[in-house]
Amino acid sequence: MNRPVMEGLRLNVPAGVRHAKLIDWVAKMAALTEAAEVHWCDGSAAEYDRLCAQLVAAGTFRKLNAELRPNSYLACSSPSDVARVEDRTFICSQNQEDAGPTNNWVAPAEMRARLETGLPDGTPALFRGCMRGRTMYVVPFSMGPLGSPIAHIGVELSDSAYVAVNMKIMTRMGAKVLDALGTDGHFVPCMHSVGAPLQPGQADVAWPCNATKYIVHYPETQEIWSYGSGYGGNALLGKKCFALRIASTMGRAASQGANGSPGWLAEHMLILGVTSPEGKKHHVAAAFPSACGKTNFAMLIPPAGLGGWKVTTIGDDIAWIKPHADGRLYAINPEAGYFGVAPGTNDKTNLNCMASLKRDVIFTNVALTDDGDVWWEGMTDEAPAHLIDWQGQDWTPELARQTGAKAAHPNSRFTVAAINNPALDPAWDDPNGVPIDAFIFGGRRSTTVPLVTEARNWTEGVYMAATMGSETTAAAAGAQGVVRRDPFAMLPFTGYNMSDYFQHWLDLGRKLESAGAAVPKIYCVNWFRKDGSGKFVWPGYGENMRVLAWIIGRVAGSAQGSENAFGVTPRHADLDWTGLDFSPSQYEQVTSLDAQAWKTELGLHAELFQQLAHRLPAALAETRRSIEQRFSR
Ligand code: SAT
Ligand code: MN
Repeated sequence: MNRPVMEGLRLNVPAGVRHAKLIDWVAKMAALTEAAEVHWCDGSAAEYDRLCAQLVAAGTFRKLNAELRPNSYLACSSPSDVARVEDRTFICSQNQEDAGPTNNWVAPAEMRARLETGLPDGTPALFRGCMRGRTMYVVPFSMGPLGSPIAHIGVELSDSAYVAVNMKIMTRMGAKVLDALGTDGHFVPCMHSVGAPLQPGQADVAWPCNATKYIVHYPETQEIWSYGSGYGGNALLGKKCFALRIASTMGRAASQGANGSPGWLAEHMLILGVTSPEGKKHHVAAAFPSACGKTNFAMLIPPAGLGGWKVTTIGDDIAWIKPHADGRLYAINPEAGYFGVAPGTNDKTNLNCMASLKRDVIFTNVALTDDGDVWWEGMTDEAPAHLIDWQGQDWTPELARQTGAKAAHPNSRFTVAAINNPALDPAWDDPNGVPIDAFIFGGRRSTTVPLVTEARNWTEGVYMAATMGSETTAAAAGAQGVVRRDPFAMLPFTGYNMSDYFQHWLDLGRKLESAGAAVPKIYCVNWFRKDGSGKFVWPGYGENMRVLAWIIGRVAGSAQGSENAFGVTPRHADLDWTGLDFSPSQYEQVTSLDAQAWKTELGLHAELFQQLAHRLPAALAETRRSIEQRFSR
């Protein structure tokens, strides 16, 4: 079916696509944006290669040395477009209360005027004509294995070929998704433009984007509109926008019907399989804020002393979790690839990741070596004598010493398919997901929060997760190293009122328990305590296996701990120290509870609860009071 939309434009709908709603939407968006051309992505390797070659010709990509890094590319973005923009991210529900105090909100009608229809004062809509001179890519994708009862489909329309090739790696993308949609299958429309139309004859830049940015979600109509950025979670709309912000609202909405369904969860969590020396397998889902080591934890290699253990990756960033007929919670990784932080990744911190990155990778904002390979801070002990930095400038270790200039941007990333990961779990693609035995919540805290604590019950676990704090990182634009509350590591990703989100977690646990199911145990961890000189005390990375082994021991009923004001924590003797010299006094440094610091901390919990007071579940305020009482005793 080829039908003219306007002069010179054909929709190029592939033969066999008969989804009227999809075709109409594509036609409407092509007309709105005045795209020069429409290309429907089939998801083939040939298409990927063609688009990459086109990106090389446009100067967006540089092909890396094919011997050192086969089939891999480096993209360097505009310095103004390097991270998620939380202050430009909006949840546009009908009522502001439903977005809640932690989200930016604009009334849907007003936002639609800005983006789609134009303002009353005559200001044209941002999307009007925004793809002039560019191709609009139609990117059909499935979050989760196609056909899985936990999966959902989206279609992203984007004027960025960089987005199309990244989506090919990060999702199940292409013709098979269109087949699955059939004539009337449900999809989430994801509209994306870099906001840089080209006039006839105007030369393009290597990284088109716009100083004005909008990352917009309409939860009630399940729509995403993103304008002005080509980077990461701002532009790869299957990831944070769909798989977290929209999906979190879908999971809760499923609990609001009359059928008593507990609904489901869309979480900022890695999923790992952990097999004990006895060969027993468990599954753990763990939430950490962006750039706090989720990818490393998901690919962990146990230290030599704990060699009988094995960790396998199901996912490294997002989990969709649904109650199963057997009463347990099952999780899938909705993604098919990893968009991970490069700096700090090396053979010691994450050997599996380094192995994953040997070929077929898109790097963004790392440095280029003189022999056409990539480098980033922390990749090797010694930096190469000369590099081209992520902004295209000459870089030397000497220059870095003088000016502090980074060769790679602190939020530089790799995009790589999950199948490149040597530690990939055999069930990573299982449409049924894997049963979750424990939830872990971790922040980045130099002080105060101990290495690991087990919550006494579901409600206290939800409290721990809800009040979690973390020091900010380069993953989001803005100040770094500032402690902020980041409930469930979902502060930037919950698509609705945070208090309602807490209530959803409480209700889900209560419903599962009252149906006789054992809910997963909940843990709070902190790998990031520092000593007086600012150095990390806990060795982290593979050594986190010692904590994970204790957690699995608790789940299995074999590991011991001691009760304190917050829950149960292991004593030094309760962890397996085989092969590591970590003294009781060092242990004390990562586990001690400082009364003064906790008084302040509980004050910050109270502040959060005050901010969220409207609709805050009473159970959480009560839990805070009882912890405070236990603590003062
Ligand atoms: O750019 S992303 O949002 O995908 C990365 C992150 O912040 O976790
Ligand atoms: Mn993330």
